Amino acid sequence: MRLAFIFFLGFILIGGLAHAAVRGDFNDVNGPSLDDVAILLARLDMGNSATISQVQARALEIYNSTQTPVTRIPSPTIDDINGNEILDLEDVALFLAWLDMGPSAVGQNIEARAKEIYPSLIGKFSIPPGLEIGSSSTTLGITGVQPD
Ligand SMILES: [Ca+2]
Ligand SMILES: [Ca+2]
Repeated sequence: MRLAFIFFLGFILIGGLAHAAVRGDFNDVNGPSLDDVAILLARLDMGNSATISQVQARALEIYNSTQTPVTRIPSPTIDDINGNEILDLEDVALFLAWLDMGPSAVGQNIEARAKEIYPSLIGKFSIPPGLEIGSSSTTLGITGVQPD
């Protein structure tokens, strides 16, 4: 019985670790995807004080295939992609470019694609979506050099 309890506890802990929150994933489904871009756009459209249900409803209007529920609202301190600590259309363009080019693409190629999507882009691809929140690798710069 005690062994079963320890096994159960271990299962819960490992399950929790395997299910860490991810940058750019706002519905906890399939990692960062077009659903999450729609949720980010909804958040930008609804403003800082929007509730999860308001963001969810707007995301469905933007992209009616968005898988809900929204589990967290995009945050400039967590989900910023160009490193300017605000969320705006530059982050949307970089997010779309990252999805289009694939996670292994280099930052310069992602920026070039983002400029095709949004010619006003001036920001750099700085912190990719898809990293676990709280991971030390979230400080990776565009060159891949990790600051001290
Ligand atoms: Ca997602
Ligand atoms: Ca930004």
